[in-house]
Amino acid sequence: MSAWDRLVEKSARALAQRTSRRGLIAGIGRVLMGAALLPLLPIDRSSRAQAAGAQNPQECEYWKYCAIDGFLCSCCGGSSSSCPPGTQPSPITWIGTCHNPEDGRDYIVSYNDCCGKSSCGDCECNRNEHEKPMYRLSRNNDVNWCMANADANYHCSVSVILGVSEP
Ligand code: ABN
Repeated sequence: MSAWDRLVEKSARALAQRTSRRGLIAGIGRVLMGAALLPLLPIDRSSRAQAAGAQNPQECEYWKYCAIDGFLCSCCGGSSSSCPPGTQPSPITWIGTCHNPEDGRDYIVSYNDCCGKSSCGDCECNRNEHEKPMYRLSRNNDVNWCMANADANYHCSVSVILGVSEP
């Protein structure tokens, strides 16, 4: 028997003298019990839900909507950046800067109102990141930008990326 074997045998015997079989089974039971109870612990899923919303253009949490105030055209027959059929985009808009968590960059976003039909009424979204008071009109979102259109009826709002914001 090699010196290594003798050392291992001695350690194993010493360990066996110090511990009981019952103690070993109790220890294994404690580990298994802990593993079984782990899924019952409360988990904060709100950040994951929020992250999913940040990628869905029909959710107010969608990253491009950070400074929007209106009904989302993506819920009204259009898309996040195009007006629904039968409506016209407002030529004047308000501007925001939104952070895209996907690529970590900031984008300059134009929020155009879509005009020519009565209010869509679906997916109201009022987020006001970096919004400025009325004296900075182009940075304020609480304005009916359809006012310059032939038909000034407000229907919904789109968000169009104008460019990336360089640091
Ligand atoms: N720019 C969206 C909007 C339209 C009408 C009234 C308030 C805000």
